[in-house]
Amino acid sequence: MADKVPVVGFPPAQTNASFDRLQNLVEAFKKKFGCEPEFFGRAPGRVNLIGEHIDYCGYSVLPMAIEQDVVIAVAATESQDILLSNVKSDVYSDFVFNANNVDINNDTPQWQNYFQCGFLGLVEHLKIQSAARGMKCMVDGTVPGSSGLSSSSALVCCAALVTMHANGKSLPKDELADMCARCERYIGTQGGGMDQAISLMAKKGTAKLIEFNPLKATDVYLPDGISFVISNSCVEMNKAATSEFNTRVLECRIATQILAKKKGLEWASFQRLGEVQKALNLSLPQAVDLVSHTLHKEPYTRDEVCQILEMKEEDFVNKVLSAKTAQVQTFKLFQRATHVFSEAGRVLSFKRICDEADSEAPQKLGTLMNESHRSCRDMYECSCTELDNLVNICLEAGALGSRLTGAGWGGCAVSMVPTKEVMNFLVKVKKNFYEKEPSRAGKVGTALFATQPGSGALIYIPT
Ligand code: ADP
Ligand code: NG1
Ligand code: MG
Repeated sequence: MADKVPVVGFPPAQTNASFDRLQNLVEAFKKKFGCEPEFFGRAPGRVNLIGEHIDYCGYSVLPMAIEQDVVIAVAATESQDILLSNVKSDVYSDFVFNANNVDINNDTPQWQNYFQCGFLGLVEHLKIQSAARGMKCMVDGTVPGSSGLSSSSALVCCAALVTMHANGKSLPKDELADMCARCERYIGTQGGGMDQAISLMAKKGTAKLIEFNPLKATDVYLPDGISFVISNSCVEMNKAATSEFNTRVLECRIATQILAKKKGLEWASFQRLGEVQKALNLSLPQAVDLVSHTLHKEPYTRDEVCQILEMKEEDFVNKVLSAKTAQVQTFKLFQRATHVFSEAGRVLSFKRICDEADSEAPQKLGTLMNESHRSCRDMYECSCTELDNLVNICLEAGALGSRLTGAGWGGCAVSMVPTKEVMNFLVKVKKNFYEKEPSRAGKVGTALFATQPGSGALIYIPT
């Protein structure tokens, strides 16, 4: 069984900047609610080094936590009302809901709905909804929103964590992570479990190989002499408000079922590409090969999918499509499945290269990151012009590897840079990407930064 989420004294031993931030949060809490907070929850965002859009196909991924996080100051109450307020009150309005009446709007998701995902997931999991305590909560997040660094899961995990603590409960990190992965889907995205797992299970100083079913997080030590730099393309992409993310999940599921059927398996029970590979006992390169022999490159039409799966169009619309994917007419099954199997292989290679730690490791890791970006861009089509431009600028500025991170269609790139070159790299990217566009120039302070593997979620109690 995994460890429980640590409970540590407050104020934490941290830099002046983060101490000031927590003091500001306390002041905002006192001003809003007229009392002192009793405790704080903290959950970080993450950067995924490699393994994009494969967690929901059952494959391992390789993220690390970042310093940017969501912190929630809390006082528990005896009513069953949850009062939510946000330090950024100009963007995120106050909200109140009752523990027994949690209505999550997944058509046009609002910030409070992510908190409600974590709250509801936790009280349902522990079967305490009708007895759940009320809370006064002040939220402060520093993870840039809708940018692929997982601000959404930091908020969901932190909400689950404070709800757990306010109700006097304590769960192992892996159980909490599985639960948070399930309940974030209440927002309407059908994601995997990477973001919640790393937010809750991260350890300072190491990236993690995250495996699923069962959930497992293994330390991955990165080679000496390299650093990771995050750069935000400044294109926001809200996954729950758009259909792209769920369309990719759907394409992977249809590819799974067609591959399974063509290979004579009981196809209807197959949901993930990883299950087909396992059932056929194939290596990942063999799975890539299977795709190239079994699926065609032209997009599949609805008619063709229905014909292959011997399904009526009406059943396809009602049982396979969802509100967010109802409009999708064609499915790029060859491209999506090729990306997933090849990306799953790159994750394993990345881990192996880190473990072997020979002198060529940085170059080899850089090559894998570049291949990953090309596959995301060309096969999975989850990049965008600005992000491709940014990745190219990062490579020209001296990165050994650079790729989009997170769901994509905007958001951030992660670049691997020799540590001694980082300052030089930052100057070049600032000049060639941020200063080229007036709307970006003012954002460079928070959009471009070097990062290190950070620590995972915790609870602070004032001492
Ligand atoms: P990401 O890639 O950052 O996870 P998502 O589109 O999945 O992006 O989620 C972004 C949403 O999460 C925002 O639109 C907002 O509703 C919520 N969110 C993120 N950070 C905060 C915050 N500090 N306070 C309130 N809500 C937040
Ligand atoms: P972001 O970009 O943080 O919303 C999403 C999914 C992940 C994973 C990545 C792509 C959620 C909560 N997160 O991350 O599970 O699929 O995209 O690798 O659904
Ligand atoms: Mg998200």
